[in-house]
Amino acid sequence: MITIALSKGRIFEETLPLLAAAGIVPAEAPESTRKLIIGTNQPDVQLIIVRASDVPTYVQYGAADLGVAGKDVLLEHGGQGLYQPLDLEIAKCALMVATQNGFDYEGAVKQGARMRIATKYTEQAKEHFAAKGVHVDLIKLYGSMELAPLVGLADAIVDLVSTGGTLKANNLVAVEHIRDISSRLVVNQSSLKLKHERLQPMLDAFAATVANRH
Ligand code: PRT
Ligand code: MG
Repeated sequence: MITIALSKGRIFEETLPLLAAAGIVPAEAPESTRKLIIGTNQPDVQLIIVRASDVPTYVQYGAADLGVAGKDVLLEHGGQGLYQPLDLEIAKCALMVATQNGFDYEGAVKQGARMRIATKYTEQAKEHFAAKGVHVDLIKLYGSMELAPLVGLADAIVDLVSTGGTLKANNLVAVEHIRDISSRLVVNQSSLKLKHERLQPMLDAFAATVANRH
């Protein structure tokens, strides 16, 4: 059996064409079932539906052979025990620093003011500000980061931005680009050896599909 870990929503939707290229069609959509294990047209391939941030953990421990996870998630996780053979170039966005419109971020950086930064991405935020030599207090949040500057919890946030609509709707502006993000294929290291014959053609089909988009 080959088990593939995916999260609901954009990653599932954007992975569907890649699965199709490898001849894999899910029996159900995660949005229309409460099942967490979803069969496919291939009797030896199943999907498991997990939180986006849990995908690397399932693959690391071999509970899934493959998975799809955002680079943001992989950088927070650390990537231990995972091969990351392929950038799937899906679920694209950028990790940004954002503040309330009107907050003088550059001024605060220049003056060496100790800013409070709210984020779910504490590892990447820590690394970013350390590299700039800026001292910050990090406040760990699990969602709705955009709220933090509006209610005085933080001076700035580190969050993912795609259309910019969420920032705009909350009177926030992006003040610094940290990195572009896309989703990667992750593969359990021993699965790649033990199930090589079944896995390699799948990986090749995914790679060909990504290459064909260019
Ligand atoms: O939602 P949940 O807490 O279960 O987990 P999750 O948010 O990690 O999962 P999901 O499915 O929302 O995101 C999965 C992956 O998609 C992330 O790990 C990213 O790699 C990628 N991705 C791409 C995004 C976005 N675009 C994105 N826009 N993840 C989150 N967002 C959020 C962002 O955090 C912000 O709140 O959408 C909002 C901003 O969107 P715009 O379009 O208004 O700019
Ligand atoms: Mg989400």
